[in-house]
Amino acid sequence: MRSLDPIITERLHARVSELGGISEETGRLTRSFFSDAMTQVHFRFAEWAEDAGLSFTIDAADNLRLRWTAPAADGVTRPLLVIGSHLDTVRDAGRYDGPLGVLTGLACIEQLQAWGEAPPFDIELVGFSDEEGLRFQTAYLGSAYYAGVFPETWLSLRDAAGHTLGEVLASRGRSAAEVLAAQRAPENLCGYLELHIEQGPQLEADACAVGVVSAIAAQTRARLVFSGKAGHAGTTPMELRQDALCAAAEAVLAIEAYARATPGLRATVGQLAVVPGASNVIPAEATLTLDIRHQADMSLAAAVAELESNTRSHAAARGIALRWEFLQQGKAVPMDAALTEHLKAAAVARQGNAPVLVSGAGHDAAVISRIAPVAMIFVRNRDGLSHHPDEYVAPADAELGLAVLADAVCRYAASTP
Ligand code: HGY
Ligand code: MN
Ligand code: MN
Repeated sequence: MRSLDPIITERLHARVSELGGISEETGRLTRSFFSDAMTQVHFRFAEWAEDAGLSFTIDAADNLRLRWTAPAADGVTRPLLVIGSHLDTVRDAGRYDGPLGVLTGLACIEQLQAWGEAPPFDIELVGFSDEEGLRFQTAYLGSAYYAGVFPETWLSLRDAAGHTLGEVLASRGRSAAEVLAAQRAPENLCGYLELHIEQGPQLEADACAVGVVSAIAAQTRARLVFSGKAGHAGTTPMELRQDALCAAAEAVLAIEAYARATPGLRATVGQLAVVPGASNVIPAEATLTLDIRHQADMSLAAAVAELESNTRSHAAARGIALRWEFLQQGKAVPMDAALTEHLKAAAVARQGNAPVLVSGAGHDAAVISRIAPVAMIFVRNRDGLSHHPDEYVAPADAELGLAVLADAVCRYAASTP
């Protein structure tokens, strides 16, 4: 087996650290959609792209796109293999979730060049601009645009500052309508590969650095708005209250209890906002976010139906109105078997085995699967801890991920007519 160029691997580790320090917040890593921090990251990739002889563009949805057209193919329309992941982060994030996949993709292209490979397809490296949904509460803004499936309804989503997504997209001089009209999936797409940290404990339990993904779990994101009645904290008797926060709190614990009792279900209330939010005023309104997932579509649908019915009846018993707003509903996404076989073979050759895992986390591959065959590599990360500043990948594991990705691209190239 061919060894990796240590210059390339050292550069990979250094770049992961560097991007981990480019944040819109002081003292912690937060990099959201269309942020100045994201633009700073793009400037770094522009330099790295030039060094690697890659074209560099930023599309209207702020996706980073570097393309490698091997020398032999000038003027010929060739199939396009895409390697990607996301460059945005959650709040107070770790530095691997997303950027490791993009930077390993860049290192993979550099390594293929160093090996003298000339694949029979172009390779486009994509750094998606928004997978986490931190700014507009809707995930996959970047990959949805890249795939040409960005719905017009998203233009009216508002961020915490009140800016609409349409205004942000139009901030570079073209109207949001023009930006949407320009979206289209790349031509001749033959496949999409994504390397990502596992964000779970399985690879560590298996004592393996690398695994392959079989499917991405189904996911629903919703917002629950509980509406009661404000009142004086000192003069309103308990039995006369319509306390929106108590209704929300009851729902939070009911959601947790239901998920604990339902095998394979994961449900999380990540945000809770209270209005008017004064210590001596009975809460008039409470809004919580619900992230709920299961690897089986039917099980997820049943869980959502049960929780909607349960929370509505308990809120009604308190005289509280409850509105469920569905922000995102994604079905489970199986990986492409043929592409995955190349990843598996490469992992077995390098590691001796290839654990197969279901991804509880969502990934841009779920969206890209609508326009191309997709496959994913998972890399072990310590304690499976993610969406946390202590997220960590051992350099040797990152390098094995790179080797498996590069070998898999070569295997795929060899199998391409
Ligand atoms: O939430 C997720 O599954 C992913 O990290 N966006
Ligand atoms: Mn994430
Ligand atoms: Mn991610």
